[in-house]
Amino acid sequence: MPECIFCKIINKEIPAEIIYEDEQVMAFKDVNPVAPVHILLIPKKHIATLFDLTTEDSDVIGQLVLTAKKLAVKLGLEEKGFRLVANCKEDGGQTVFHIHFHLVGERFFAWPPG
Ligand code: DGP
Repeated sequence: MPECIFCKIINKEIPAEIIYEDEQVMAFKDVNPVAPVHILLIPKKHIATLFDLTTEDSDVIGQLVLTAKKLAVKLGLEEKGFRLVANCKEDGGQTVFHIHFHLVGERFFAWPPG
């Protein structure tokens, strides 16, 4: 998807502060952080929304969640925890249509959201 901003980050066409990368997934700092730790985890395969997932994607989704856990441990979030969020379409607040998890931490997040 050449017009997708996250595909451009994957292809190194635009810069990002990359925290982790392997064959299937990439993690980089959010350009507009809402917490001291705010990392986006994305699959390298372009998938627009959670509705576009198929059973073929179960491995990469597992890798994204496991990578989030590993990064949270590495960043020292084990004691106080963190939040892992995936926004989906308009009501979910999705603005970039390449699925991603937000890993946010080092501050308290209330529940439910306002
Ligand atoms: P969402 O609203 O859930 O679709 O989140 C999209 C996030 O992506 C938002 O927090 C800002 C971030 N973002 C958008 N464009 C860029 C970019 O070019 N670079 C980086 N690092 N983050 C971006």
